[in-house]
Amino acid sequence: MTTAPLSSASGPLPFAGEPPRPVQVWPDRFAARYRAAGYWRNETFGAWLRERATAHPDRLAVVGGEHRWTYAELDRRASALASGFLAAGLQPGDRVLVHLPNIPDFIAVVMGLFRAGLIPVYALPAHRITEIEHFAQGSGARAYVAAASHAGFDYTGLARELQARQPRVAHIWIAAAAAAPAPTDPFPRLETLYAMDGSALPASISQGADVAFLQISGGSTGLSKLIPRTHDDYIYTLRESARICGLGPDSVFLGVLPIAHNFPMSSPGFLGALYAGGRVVLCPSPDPESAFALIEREGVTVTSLVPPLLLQWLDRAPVSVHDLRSLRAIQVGGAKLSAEIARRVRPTLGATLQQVFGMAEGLVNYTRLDDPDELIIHTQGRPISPDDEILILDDEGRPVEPGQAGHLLTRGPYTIRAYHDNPSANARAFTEDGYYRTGDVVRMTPEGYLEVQGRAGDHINRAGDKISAEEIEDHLLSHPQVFDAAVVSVPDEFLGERSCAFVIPKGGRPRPADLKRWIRARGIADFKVPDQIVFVEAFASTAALKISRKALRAQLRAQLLEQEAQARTEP
Ligand code: OOB
Repeated sequence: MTTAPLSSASGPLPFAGEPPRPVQVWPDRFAARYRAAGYWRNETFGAWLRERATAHPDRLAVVGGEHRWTYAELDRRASALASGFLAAGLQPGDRVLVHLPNIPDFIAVVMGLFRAGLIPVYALPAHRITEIEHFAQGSGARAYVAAASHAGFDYTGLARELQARQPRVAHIWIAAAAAAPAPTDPFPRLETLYAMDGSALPASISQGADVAFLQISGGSTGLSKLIPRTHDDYIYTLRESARICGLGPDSVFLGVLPIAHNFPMSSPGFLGALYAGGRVVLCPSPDPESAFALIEREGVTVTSLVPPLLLQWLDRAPVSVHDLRSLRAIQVGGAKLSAEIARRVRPTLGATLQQVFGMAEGLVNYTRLDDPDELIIHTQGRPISPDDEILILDDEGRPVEPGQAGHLLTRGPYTIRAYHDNPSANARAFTEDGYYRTGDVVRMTPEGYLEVQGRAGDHINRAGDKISAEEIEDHLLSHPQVFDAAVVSVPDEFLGERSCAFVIPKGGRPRPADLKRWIRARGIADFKVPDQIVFVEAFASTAALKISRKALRAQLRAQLLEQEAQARTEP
């Protein structure tokens, strides 16, 4: 069986020197099975948007800021952008970095890219130049679309730096929204493209098996990897997620989490809501009051949250002036939700909790809306598809006894078989027979539901934002006063986990605040800056015994927890 893609679904391999085109290949036998089962239907994003816009042109599709776009308007804007992108010289199959907050332009841009056969690469608003450059390089992107500024950050400056570092990114468009253009800003406005006439473009030039976009991995080891998802596999998840979550034309989905993330994008997210003919309302700020005001005004029926945000909602809802009674379901995922908090959802918010345990690489599990409370409160759900194959293995790779915890591996009709252009990561992350090693430790209940126990790997899940220990250690090691560093996760009441960096200084001890500033200045997302820094003389026994980083991190984490427990018991 081959896990390495050999040929592109949309044509021959690129010529030498060009970055490779993203492909995703399932072995023929599996692809045939997924087609025969009706999961893959050769639907494409461009085509279904056009179908919806033809079937119900005047129905509202996207609401955000001052904009209220119908399906016809969204379809027209997508075509206009598509023709603008192509007129600028981009070619179908080219990659385009999308770095936008929760504004309607986000949706028009990705739909426009799909229509043009261009491949979006999704970055989170929190990402900074180091991550963006990494994505640009890894994907071979030729264009970058960003907002002028958002949440106090100037993306125009980032765009300038990106172009200086990666001249291949030849096209940049800035969505100005309300921001005034900076006097020295040389970039064309995205808005000017809306005036293009895209009516001659076909609804779609892509095939179901083509890669539709590149999603970003949580980055469990080292830097984030690029995840090629096809129209076929992703649209299958939209269709089934919308069904499982009961979405239809009357559904109103509120996008609160950054919609570039896989969860609010497709589980069922904004794409699932549009697929089902419903309405998407975008909330540019995670502040509960902004969300509550929109819920009341727009009659929001469903939204997706990470556990710490849910906690804020649970706190604020009882004292809010806003009427939240339209909410039918609240989905929570991205990180483990405790049963105590899960229990409070229905009494406080009047909506059914749906736990969602998913990953950008594929597999998504849901508790079902009509499940007994016991399952909704205590488990993270069961897979979308009858063809999601689940293995739970011990450290030696043998299946655990039923009900025991072990490493979760999976393969199925929407779980990737390979990352983009990354043989070493692929060798680690996928078994020879195509299972993806999720890095999660889970147990399965007798009903076939999964309970997430934790992570086997060294990453920190900080309120749903994933941080690779290795990536942050590398940044710390670049500081002249850092001899060695190990980054670990520490349980945190509010965030679920926070990050703690153990640092062995050299040539004098830097101040923790200076180290944090240093890391921030490396141009990385703020959530990756260590929450806590602990200086130590040495890492016990590492030098002598050469224990692995993994063992070292485990040892340091245990020490810290012990010290904290002691501090709590001391009078
Ligand atoms: C979602 O996707 P990613 O790619 O940011 O992160 C995936 C990882 C999982 O492997 C797991 O470690 C963790 O996030 N995770 C959860 C969880 N949901 C995700 N851990 C415990 N409980 C949960 N409910 O985070 C994602 C993608 C699609 C839907 C939902 C979440």
